[in-house]
Amino acid sequence: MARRCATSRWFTDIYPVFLCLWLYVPCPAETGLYTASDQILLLSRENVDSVLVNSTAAMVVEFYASWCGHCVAFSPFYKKLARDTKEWKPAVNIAAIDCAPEENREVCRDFRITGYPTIKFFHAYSEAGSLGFTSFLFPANIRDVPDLRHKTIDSLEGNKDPWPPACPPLEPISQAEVDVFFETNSALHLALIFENANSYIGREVTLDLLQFENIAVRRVLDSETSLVTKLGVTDFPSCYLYYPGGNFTRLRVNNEARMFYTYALQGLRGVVRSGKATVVLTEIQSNSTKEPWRQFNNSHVYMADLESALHYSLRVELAAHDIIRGDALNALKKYISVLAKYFPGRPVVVNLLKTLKAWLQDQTENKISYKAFEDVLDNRVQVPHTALPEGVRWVGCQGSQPHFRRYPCGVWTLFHVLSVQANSTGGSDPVEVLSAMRSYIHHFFGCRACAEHFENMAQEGLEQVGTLPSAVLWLWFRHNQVNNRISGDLSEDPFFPKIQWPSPETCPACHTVNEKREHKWSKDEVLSFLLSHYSSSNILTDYLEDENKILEKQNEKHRLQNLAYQKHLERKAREAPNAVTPSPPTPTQEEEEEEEGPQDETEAYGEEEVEDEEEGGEGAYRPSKVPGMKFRERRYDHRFPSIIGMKFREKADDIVDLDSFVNQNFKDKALQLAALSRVKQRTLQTKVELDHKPVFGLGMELDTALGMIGLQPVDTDLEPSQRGQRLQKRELSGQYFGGEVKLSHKGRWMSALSIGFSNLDISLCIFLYFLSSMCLLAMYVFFKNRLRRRRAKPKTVNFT
Ligand SMILES: Cc1cc2nc3c(=O)[nH]c(=O)nc-3n(C[C@H](O)[C@H](O)[C@H](O)COP(=O)(O)OP(=O)(O)OC[C@H]3O[C@@H](n4cnc5c(N)ncnc54)[C@H](O)[C@@H]3O)c2cc1C
Ligand SMILES: *[C@@H]1O[C@H](CO)[C@@H](O)[C@H](O)[C@H]1NC(C)=O
Ligand SMILES: *[C@@H]1O[C@H](CO)[C@@H](O)[C@H](O)[C@H]1NC(C)=O
Ligand SMILES: *[C@@H]1O[C@H](CO)[C@@H](O)[C@H](O)[C@H]1NC(C)=O
Ligand SMILES: *[C@@H]1O[C@H](CO)[C@@H](O)[C@H](O)[C@H]1NC(C)=O
Ligand SMILES: CC(=O)N[C@H]1CO[C@H](CO)[C@@H](O)[C@@H]1O
Repeated sequence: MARRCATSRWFTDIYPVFLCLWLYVPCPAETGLYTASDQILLLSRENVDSVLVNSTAAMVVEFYASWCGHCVAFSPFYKKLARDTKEWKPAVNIAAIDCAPEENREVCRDFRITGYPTIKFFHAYSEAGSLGFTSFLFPANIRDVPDLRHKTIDSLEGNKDPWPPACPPLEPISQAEVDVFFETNSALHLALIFENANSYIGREVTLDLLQFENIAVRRVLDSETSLVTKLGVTDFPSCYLYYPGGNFTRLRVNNEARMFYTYALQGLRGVVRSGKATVVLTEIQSNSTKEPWRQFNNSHVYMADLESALHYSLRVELAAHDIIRGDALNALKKYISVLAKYFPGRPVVVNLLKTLKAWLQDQTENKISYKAFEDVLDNRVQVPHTALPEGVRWVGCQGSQPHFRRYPCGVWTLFHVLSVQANSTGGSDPVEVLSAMRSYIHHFFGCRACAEHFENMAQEGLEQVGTLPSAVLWLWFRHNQVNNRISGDLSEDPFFPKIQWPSPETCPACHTVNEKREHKWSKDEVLSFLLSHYSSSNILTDYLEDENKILEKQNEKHRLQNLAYQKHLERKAREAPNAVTPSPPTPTQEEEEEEEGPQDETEAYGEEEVEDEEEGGEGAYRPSKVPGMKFRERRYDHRFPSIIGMKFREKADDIVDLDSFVNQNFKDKALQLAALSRVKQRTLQTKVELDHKPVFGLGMELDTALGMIGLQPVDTDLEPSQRGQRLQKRELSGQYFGGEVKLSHKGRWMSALSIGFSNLDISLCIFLYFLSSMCLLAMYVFFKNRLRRRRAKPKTVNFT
């Protein structure tokens, strides 16, 4: 299940994603020199037979021991070989087995392995008991991936029988075959690679394209003179496209080398990965009825994608975590602070990110609730000109189907932009952005398998990043590794095939060849390309929602929320007529709230006045105020459903939260300045506090019962008056437990009595008690009278 999620449609729906989160079990075989992220088939005693015997692909298998130094030194080359020949897998696959673990020893002995590393070649449809061919190389001396690749081709050709069915013919084509080619083939294109006999390019490109439809690639030797003269070929190697009518064109590439041919041929019109339908832009446009297709230019980055990624990350992905604590909280803090520092966004969005950052920095507890975070995110305190637009509008990250691209594409784009911003604004820590990304992905990224792969990559080489430009390059390089690994997967949008990016068309200077005609990235050129592609000046603001509209929408949202809140208050007032009725706010009171919002304990009960909208709009940007302000509605939001549902778990969270809230806010200096105005309100409160002490005891019991007591902040550092307010918090938990008892103006005795009973219950009880006493009294009187009469009766008998 988890694996499936990882590769295919994991981003279609957020719920399966989070299901993955729990179901994902790391692969147990990831203990040797290779991991599941390396595109190497990991063999073990359990799977070795099922993989090797009767396989339709030939197999290259490395037998190694994880303790052997040679093997360790060789492993990076073997990994590179696996990446380099990724497209060849249906014909020849790369596998490895660690002979060090006890359980694998027997397997390695059975294959007569005497030294490590040993590489064996198994042809397709190998029988059980086949020992493979050992002669093909001595890997310990080989530090050259092309050499490994060539040896692989040699082995494949040396074991023609049986030929892997997925493997196209590798031998040179003759003039006669070319003449009849289109009579027997339905391919749209025939690519002919002219080369000399000892060149491997033709065969490599043939294998590189074996998973693609509508194209056939064949090598032609320079000795095939009739074809050479017919096409007028003078360069070896060179590539020509040959068409049914007999006409042909030369394939234009910057370098006559394998990768350049491969890039160009895979990008030809009509060439698609097998099993993937050709996608035409007009079809996408006409199909997308729900969301109109947004035209875009892929040499640009779109702010709409970045904002959409932020929305999804902060409002959807994080929302799966009710409580964020410990390392996850640190990861969130790092992420937000990197965003606040480097996000090259509109002022509204940057303001919001800064507000979030300031708020998070104020959180001294080791945990926050998502609800609290969300209130800051939604700018409930209404810091002016601050908002994150809601919803997604993908532009450069649109997919041809709703389950393609989008959020993960946005995440990559976002982090590339941030790493480039860090370089151009002269950040001090070269890995600041990367480690923020790593920990965000690790803790929050919905695709858990992706997160694991990314962590595997980060473990290799992140510590070598020493400069800001090298951080930019590191991310580019790892992104390409991911592209390589998942190209051809179900999650690949056929309209946006995964390539090693940027393509030679996009950045010709980025690609060169070395002296062996091997493709080589020109790192300097790649860097300057990245710095310009992801620079803020290359970000287009097309399709963005207007700032005023965003702010309007936000205001409207607040208005509706406040309205709902007010309704809630009214209903509560109706339901609980005994409760303290909130007095209408006077201007002075509102001012006090502004000053000491977080201290205002009555709010905790959801009895507080709604904050006036206009008032909030005027407030200056004061991050330190944010925590308290937003908290007031949050308490209502969170508490209300938990009372209805009587879910103890949620309540426990809430209790802890409120405690941390109080603890943290009492330390707020700004609030201490408001001590004076507090006194006024305290006159009413003090009595209430005293009255509630018995309930505090109940709160403690509840805490213990739920195992939460250890999580309670120690309140020794609180002043007595503050402690009183703490008690109110505890009492709140008591109220939860009691099922919404309104204790506010009952005496201490009465409140202790009333635990678990409603007012009606109590009155009824007293009434019944009274009734039964009356009953007893009546009976007593009745029997007494009767007795008296009996005693009198004999007398009457005597009389009669
Ligand atoms: C950290 C991370 C790990 C992931 N791991 C997996 C996984 O294990 N399995 C899986 O199926 N999916 C994984 N994904 C999702 C996958 O990488 C793609 O994001 C997704 O398939 C959408 O692909 P896309 O075509 O939109 O291009 P993306 O790969 O998302 O790239 C977005 C854009 O960035 C540009 N770009 C492409 N390559 C580079 C590069 N090397 N450097 C700079 N810019 C580049 C291109 O313009 C491209 O359109 C992961 C995503 C992330 C963020
Ligand atoms: C091998 O596979 C072929 C077809 O894939 C099948 O006919 C044959 O029985 C298999 N042989 C063994 C030994 O499993
Ligand atoms: C091949 O030649 C025919 C006519 O001879 C022409 O119609 C066709 O467009 C040509 N195809 C290509 C790909 O040049
Ligand atoms: C468009 O719709 C048609 C018919 O519903 C479907 O066959 C085709 O695959 C769709 N194309 C895309 C790109 O979604
Ligand atoms: C895309 O943008 C680049 C760079 O600004 C520009 O040169 C190119 O013409 C644009 N392409 C289209 C199709 O608009
Ligand atoms: C501020 C800073 O370090 N900028 C660097 C970004 O990368 C380029 C290319 O390497 C450097 O020249 C800049 O100095």
